[in-house]
Amino acid sequence: MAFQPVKFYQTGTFTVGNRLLAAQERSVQANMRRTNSLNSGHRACQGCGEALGARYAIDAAMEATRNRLIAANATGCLEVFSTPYPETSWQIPWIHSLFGNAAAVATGIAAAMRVKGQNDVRVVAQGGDGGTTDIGFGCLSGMFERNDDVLFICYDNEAYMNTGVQRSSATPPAARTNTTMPVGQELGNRFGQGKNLPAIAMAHEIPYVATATVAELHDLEAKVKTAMGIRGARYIHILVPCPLGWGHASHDTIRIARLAKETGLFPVFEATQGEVTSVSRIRRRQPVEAYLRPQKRFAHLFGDPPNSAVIAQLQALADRNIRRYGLIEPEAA
Ligand SMILES: Cc1ncc(C[n+]2csc(CCOP(=O)(O)OP(=O)(O)O)c2C)c(N)n1
Ligand code: SF4
Repeated sequence: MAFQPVKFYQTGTFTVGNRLLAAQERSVQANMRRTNSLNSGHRACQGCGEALGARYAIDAAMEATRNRLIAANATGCLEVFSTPYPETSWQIPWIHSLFGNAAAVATGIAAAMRVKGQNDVRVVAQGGDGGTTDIGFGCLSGMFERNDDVLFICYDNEAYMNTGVQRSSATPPAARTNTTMPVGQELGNRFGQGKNLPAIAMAHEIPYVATATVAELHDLEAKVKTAMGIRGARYIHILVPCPLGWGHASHDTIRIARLAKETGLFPVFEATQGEVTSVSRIRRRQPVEAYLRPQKRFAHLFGDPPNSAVIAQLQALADRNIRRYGLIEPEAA
């Protein structure tokens, strides 16, 4: 079939990545010749944010490297739904690591490419929040500390989804998981727990750290492109709602991701050598309730009467992020 830059029925919609924009402003996803790195036929749930995030990120990395890319993948939903042996949806050189050592495997691949003189071949490691913030954390911190030439991407769905929704150190306070059930005085995951991996990555003063959500395609792609233009250790943390674990409608994945940003609960920013260099401002500020209510993992907060004290604690966390990262234009605050 002849190449069609714009299909008549696809013009002007967000889903095709703005094909009506000038060619250089269009998203990678708008290009019908994109790699489709994570191809159709995988077994992710309907509306899976992780599947979407991985396709966006790896297609952008493939374009940025002119298809000279190898990915190492920690065990987790992304690996399990994409690669039930002997099948795979990956259209790129891809290696499965253990649950905890994707960063170390990627470091080894980068070293091998250097020894072979193939410096144009770039390496991405990727995994869920469990494989990043918990069991994979030691390998990842070592990768940061040595400034290995790897981009690590965390697809954060805020729990261990692959094994049935257990708490991770990225699970937010008050969320219900199968290991943080609301029972009596216990209202889901505790406050004061958890790890802020983007901040920890920044503390290593690596060349590039960024956060993104699947709701902002252009922003996500731009950050991957920036990361691939830099040598050394880089980290991108992408919020990827999970309809199964979070208990929201599968068609709401993008809306929920956008609300995470618009409430301030998930700050979207970039940092270089430990300093924040840009933030995505909140466009239409929303109360945290707008984000929490559509998710069954927070349903216990909205009984009769609702648990206003816990909702206020969560609002305080969002407000702190807004202050800390300057997420609202000063005149609009
Ligand atoms: C050493 C080890 N312990 C436990 C497991 C079982 N396991 C596989 S994936 C997984 C959870 C993955 O969670 P996460 O990294 O958050 O990714 P998600 O599935 O949520 O995308 C666990 C516990 C394992 N594969 N290896
Ligand atoms: S459980 Fe969640 S992360 Fe895993 S495939 Fe389903 S929607 Fe995606």
